[in-house]
Amino acid sequence: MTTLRQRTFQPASRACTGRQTTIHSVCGYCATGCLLTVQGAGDAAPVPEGIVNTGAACPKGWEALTVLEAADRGTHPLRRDERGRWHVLSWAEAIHEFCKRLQSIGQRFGPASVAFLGSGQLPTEEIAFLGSLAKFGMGILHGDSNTRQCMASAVTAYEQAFGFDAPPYCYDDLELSDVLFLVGSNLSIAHPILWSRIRKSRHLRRLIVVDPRRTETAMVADEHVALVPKSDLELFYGIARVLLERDWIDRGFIDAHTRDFDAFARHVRTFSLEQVAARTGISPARIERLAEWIHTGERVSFWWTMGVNQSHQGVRTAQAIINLALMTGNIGRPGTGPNSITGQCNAMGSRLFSNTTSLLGGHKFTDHQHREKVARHLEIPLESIPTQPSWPYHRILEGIVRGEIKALWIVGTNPAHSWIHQGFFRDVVDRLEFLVVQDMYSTTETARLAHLYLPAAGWGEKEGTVINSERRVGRVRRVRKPPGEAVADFTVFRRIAEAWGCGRHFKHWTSPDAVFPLLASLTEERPCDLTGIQSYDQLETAVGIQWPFPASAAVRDHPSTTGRRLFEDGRFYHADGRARFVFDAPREPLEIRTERFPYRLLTGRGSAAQWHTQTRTAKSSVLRQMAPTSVYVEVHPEDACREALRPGQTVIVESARGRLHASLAVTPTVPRGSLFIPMHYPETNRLTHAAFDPESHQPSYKDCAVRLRPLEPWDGV
Ligand SMILES: Nc1nc2c(c(=O)[nH]1)N[C@H]1C(S)=C(S)[C@@H](COP(=O)(O)OP(=O)(O)OC[C@H]3O[C@@H](n4cnc5c(=O)[nH]c(N)nc54)[C@H](O)[C@@H]3O)O[C@H]1N2
Ligand SMILES: Nc1nc2c(c(=O)[nH]1)N[C@H]1C(S)=C(S)[C@@H](COP(=O)(O)OP(=O)(O)OC[C@H]3O[C@@H](n4cnc5c(=O)[nH]c(N)nc54)[C@H](O)[C@@H]3O)O[C@H]1N2
Ligand code: SF4
Ligand SMILES: [Mo]
Repeated sequence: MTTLRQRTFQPASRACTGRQTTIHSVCGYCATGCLLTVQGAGDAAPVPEGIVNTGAACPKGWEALTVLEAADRGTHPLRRDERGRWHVLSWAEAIHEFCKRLQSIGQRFGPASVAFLGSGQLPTEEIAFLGSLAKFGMGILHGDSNTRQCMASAVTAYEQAFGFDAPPYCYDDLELSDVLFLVGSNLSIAHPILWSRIRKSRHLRRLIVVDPRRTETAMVADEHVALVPKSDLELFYGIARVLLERDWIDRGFIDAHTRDFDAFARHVRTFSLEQVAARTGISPARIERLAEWIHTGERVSFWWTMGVNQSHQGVRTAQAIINLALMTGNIGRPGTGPNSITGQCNAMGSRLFSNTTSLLGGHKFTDHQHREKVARHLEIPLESIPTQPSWPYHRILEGIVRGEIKALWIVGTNPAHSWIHQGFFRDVVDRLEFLVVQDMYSTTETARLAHLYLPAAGWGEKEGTVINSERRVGRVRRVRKPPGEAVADFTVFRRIAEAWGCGRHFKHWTSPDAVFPLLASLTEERPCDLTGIQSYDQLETAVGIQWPFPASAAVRDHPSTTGRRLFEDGRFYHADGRARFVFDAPREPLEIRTERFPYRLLTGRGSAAQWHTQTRTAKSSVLRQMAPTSVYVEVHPEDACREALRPGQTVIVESARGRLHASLAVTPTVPRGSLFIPMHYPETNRLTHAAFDPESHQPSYKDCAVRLRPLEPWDGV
């Protein structure tokens, strides 16, 4: 079979630099993947023909270009000296410093002594370049990505259940369901355009939101299931038990397409509804009603996000959702599916191409044939491919504490704000001999800790592709020149490859559009087969292309305007073609509330105008007006009353690890005994507890024990 590299390609992209051209680009924030028109000197605006967003965008999309103009954009490489002063370097000096320091550490302490952290916000070509350069070129063993903070539980859940990390849905399913569950997802804030599609649905009979908070999303649901935080697993086992006992299951589907159902049935029979009700706070009658909605629904879909993934048992909870879909045959048909919604614009690209947990293109490091295939396609020596996956993020940090890892290279993520338990993270950074941070802005919490800072171009200033939540590949475009000496991450990687002395392994990696076909060719015969996309020009339409899109398939000539879903033939990716029921005994939450720390802290997105650590969104004067600029804590009125606290008052929220000052927002939307603080403020993760799902190693950001008290004069401000 010809590899795509052997076919003819279109000339390099027609991106403009300074000219006034209007072109289409997929938004660089959330994984919805809205199509925007972007103009060099103007604004971004949604594209009416865009299949995903049909002419709508959230405020972040409209403001996407504005944030490129901020005064703290990195314009030159910088080196910090022992006294903490910054010095401007030329790129030649910076790359020399990078290679010299990392090579010296590698020689002294071995290949496990240098690690990298990447991002689901970079285009696929850059994500793949970082992982390939680090592992195949520089000989680095361990690297991970911010998608660990976000999608790891869904990845593991799908891999174990389906045999591959494959979200099965297309967005049309949002509008085709008659019964739709949103679990741990505040869609109206986190994915506003997907939310608007649900609101437009003509088929929806019942919207059920499972969230301990009465979020903006929950407020308009037909049923808001305000369960005790972290009790989802028991709730779904309880619902499964009712479905089983009433014989509301799809025996035909179970027998033909799944395995391990009988063991699962025995497992859920051990969960009495009284027991489940006591744990979840949801009455037996309501649990029965939820089961009945699933039974009477013709097209039932379950969508989940961080309320599920970020948990001490996120994988099993996601699988409990998958099990409900499998046992009722709600998969592979329009309007159905156990559907994980992705977070960042290219989290899906990171899942397939980061070369960290899985080998480039959805392969396995441990599989000899997979390593041979990748080596052959990339024209690199087989021995340069490690035989084991990387350590997950928290193991990398623990490796730094143990002194095994001495240097860290961070690209496109801001862990000195976003990583769980900041006290620990700062301790980690203090132990590093060398920290390199590559970011658009030189003032991020993480960049300020760096020994070497490399200025990167951002979205709007570079080319590449991203893969959205429904597996749709689209282009991001360069319409502006990056400020000063900043260059695309892709260019930084090229420069490093040359200076490191491994440039020959990357001779085909000349530009993103030259690399894309190489990456597509690698996916041949994998579930994420992209070999039908031969050039960027095919992605030029307002439609993009969903995977799988194999060169061989008839679908190749039809980048369809209706979405495609997986498993319509009931065949899953395990060797026997069957999906698995995976289940476990529930585990206790990892930090128990005590008399000293009586409240449970929930964290998450605060508004549609704030993005993560706000390095970008805080630079827009429009977005800044749409959300509080400083940290606030939401408290139930009864708790505020008991603590004798007034709205607007400054309070101290404290955990066993740290404390913050916050303005008090009194609201019945949080459950009694719980507090909510948005993740967008750098103080938030001072409080969080470093607990992880044992299967996915994803941090459990939404559960720790805290206390609350007024700020007293002697506390200082
Ligand atoms: N405006 C904006 N949009 C974003 C982002 C952003 O920063 N800002 N980030 C993007 C990214 S990367 C991601 S991952 C997504 C995240 O999107 P979401 O997951 O929708 O956002 P979160 O607010 O983190 O969490 C969702 C809900 O989980 C609930 N929750 C907490 N604990 C539990 C529990 O035990 N069970 C259940 N069922 N629910 C629980 C919280 O109350 C919260 O309302 O958003 C994406 N979109
Ligand atoms: N308490 C709590 N903490 C959380 C969460 C939570 O719910 N609660 N959610 C977690 C989740 S789901 C996520 S995804 C993480 C996100 O955590 P982060 O990844 O740390 O958050 P961002 O602010 O998106 O950081 C991206 C960084 O990359 C930079 N950047 C943007 N584009 C580019 C580029 O093209 N090139 C380069 N080199 N840099 C670029 C930005 O300036 C920014 O500094 O946070 C996690 N942290
Ligand atoms: S919904 Fe997401 S993809 Fe669409 S404009 Fe907003 S941030 Fe961008
Ligand atoms: Mo995320």
